[in-house]
Amino acid sequence: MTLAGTTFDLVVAANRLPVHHVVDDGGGWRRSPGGLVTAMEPVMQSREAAWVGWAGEPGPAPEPFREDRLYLRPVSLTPVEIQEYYEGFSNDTLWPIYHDVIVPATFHRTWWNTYRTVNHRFAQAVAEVAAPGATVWVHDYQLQLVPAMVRALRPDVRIGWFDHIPFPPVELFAQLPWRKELVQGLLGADFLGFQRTADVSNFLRVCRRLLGDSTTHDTVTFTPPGGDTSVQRTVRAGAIPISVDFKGLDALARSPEVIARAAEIRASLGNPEILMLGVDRLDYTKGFKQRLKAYEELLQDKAIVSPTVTLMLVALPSREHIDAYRVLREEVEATVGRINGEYSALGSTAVHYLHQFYPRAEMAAMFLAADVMLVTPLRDGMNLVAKEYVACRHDLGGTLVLSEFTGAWNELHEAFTCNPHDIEGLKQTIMLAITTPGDDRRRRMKALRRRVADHDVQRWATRYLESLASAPSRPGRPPTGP
Ligand code: GDG
Repeated sequence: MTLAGTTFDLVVAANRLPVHHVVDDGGGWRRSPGGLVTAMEPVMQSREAAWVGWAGEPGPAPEPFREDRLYLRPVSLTPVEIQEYYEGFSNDTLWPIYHDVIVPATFHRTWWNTYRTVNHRFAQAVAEVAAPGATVWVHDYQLQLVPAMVRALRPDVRIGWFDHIPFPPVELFAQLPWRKELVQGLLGADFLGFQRTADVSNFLRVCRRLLGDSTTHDTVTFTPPGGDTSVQRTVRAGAIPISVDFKGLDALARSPEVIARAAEIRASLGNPEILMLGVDRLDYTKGFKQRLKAYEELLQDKAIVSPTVTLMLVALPSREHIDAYRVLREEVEATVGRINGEYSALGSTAVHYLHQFYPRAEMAAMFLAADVMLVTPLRDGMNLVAKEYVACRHDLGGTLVLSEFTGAWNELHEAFTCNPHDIEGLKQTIMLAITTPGDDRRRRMKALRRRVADHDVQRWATRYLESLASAPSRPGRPPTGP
């Protein structure tokens, strides 16, 4: 059956499709890991839409296909494009600049050229599947040129972009040799969504300082490049923090299988008094080194002893072709080895290190089993893991240690706050999370759960789409501006 010519009123564009091809288990398509797909999956289930993205394999794109109500339109990437657009420009140039330059960014003109070429391919695919007057929702830092490219091809559609990662301060963004082109790419949209108001401010400052555009409150007004100087466009930027499927996770964590599995996990670790847990992609932004240093020093100081206290460290394999990630993996594994050499005994392990992918139900069981959840990024757009942990704790058990450098911290103030750069402070916060009386811990968890339940991922998507529909005005306000 050919699906060519089919068009949709809602088109999502993201670097990856929400599924990837598997060769084992008889082949077929399986959900892709990662924050963006986790968040968008429950949102898209209730909508008839097209999703444009890379299928995860080099070479020609598979034919478009359907998965339930979603029409999936794969985009091809050659091995060189994967290296230059994805691993290079997206993850070795933009990612470090957008995350406080925790590792230095690499600049290559060839990577930029490939980024432009690939963005154009995405824009063409979007233009093909968008119905007249459609809503186009572009995602993340890999596709920042797509909004303006789609506008050039299809001036009839409404275009939104959502930034899943932080938007950097102008002082860091200014390092990018292609800074103007990137901003002009984004300004092709009608509405730009960010995780935090600080990201919105950073973006508006970049528009003023680097392009000389004028900004009023949350809008930018400018003359599009190469356009008639008497015709101006106004684009709105707003903070719409992403969230999780609270109801779905709550139900999953209440299932007898997950509850039984949580008890089994604790038993298999020798029923520690305190089980600490970390779950992250193995990324230098996530603060692995600081977390391990604090844990090691607490063992050294004898503030905690193994196996009474045990740490389970789940590190999802990530971007393994990029040097900084290979180096990080070696460092983390060497540190875990050193801690275990020093503090484990036969039959009891100080750090249980797991470098693999787990099914969702297993993740929920881990969350339910853990007394202390350690979320210690040095910089993170949101951090869904923190919200997932809260959504799974229907028993009001568990405590959340949360870095103030995550987007989630702006909403989850009842967590135990830490600055992961401050190892002494991090140690104190971990001890506080362990020793705080049960009543206070339950009160905090209750407040956290209320917050995530009220601001779940469905509400995020609705708010985003309403903002896009009414831009440049705010939803519910009469139209303003040109
Ligand atoms: C980006 C931004 C922003 C992890 N291991 C497994 C697994 N995961 C899931 C988690 C969570 C997702 O992956 C990771 O999301 P995060 O938000 O924590 O981080 P990023 O991947 O960096 O996501 C981030 C996000 O986009 C959304 O806007 O919050 O700031 O960097 O859902 O649970 N899932 C399964 N098995 C694993 O082993 N099933």
